[in-house]
Amino acid sequence: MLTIYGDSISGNCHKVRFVADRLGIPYRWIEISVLKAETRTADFLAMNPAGQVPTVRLADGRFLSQSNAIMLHLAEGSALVPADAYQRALMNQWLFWEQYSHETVIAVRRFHKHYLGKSDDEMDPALLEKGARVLGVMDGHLAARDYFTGGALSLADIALVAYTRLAHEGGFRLADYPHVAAWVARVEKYLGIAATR
Ligand SMILES: N[C@@H](CCC(=O)N[C@@H](CS)C(=O)NCC(=O)O)C(=O)O
Repeated sequence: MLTIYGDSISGNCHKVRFVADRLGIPYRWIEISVLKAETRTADFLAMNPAGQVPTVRLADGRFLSQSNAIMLHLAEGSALVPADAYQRALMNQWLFWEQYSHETVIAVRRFHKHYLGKSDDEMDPALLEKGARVLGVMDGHLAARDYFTGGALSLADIALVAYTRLAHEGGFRLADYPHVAAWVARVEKYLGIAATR
């Protein structure tokens, strides 16, 4: 059986759980606390030398990390990955964008504000501005479509919804991005997960 080493507060870890739940893949969840530095123990580093969750142990004992790589592996051949090569490439385009431009802003500000308790003055002021730009890009894209690629829910939606749905914890107002807010509600309903706002 699949084992997911994850922290319940981490959107990157939520992604893996959302995909496994959606596809009916059975798994065991082992809670690893980032705040308690449980990603830095010798046992954990032996599984993932980068010291990050999510990390999974596949049924055959092999390990895999990086949330989007794990999702791609679990969802291979499923309806969450477009069959059309161009639509699949577009999905990957959003997955890379999520890791480079979205997660590094939306998730980082949430962690600093909500979990480290930093005041606005103690955080990089550029994060708010960059977050507004990121949410604006998403809002513009979603103005004309229900899902990010291919006319159906894909891994791009799951990757992007993980931290977008928690963006208010980082001080972002989703109400300012109505197409994003409607899409979050749509994806949460599709995934059968409770709204957090
Ligand atoms: N790009 C990685 C990011 C993983 C990541 O940053 N994980 C955080 C929790 S969300 C973590 O384990 N932090 C502990 C650390 O880096 O020491 C992914 O998508 O899986």
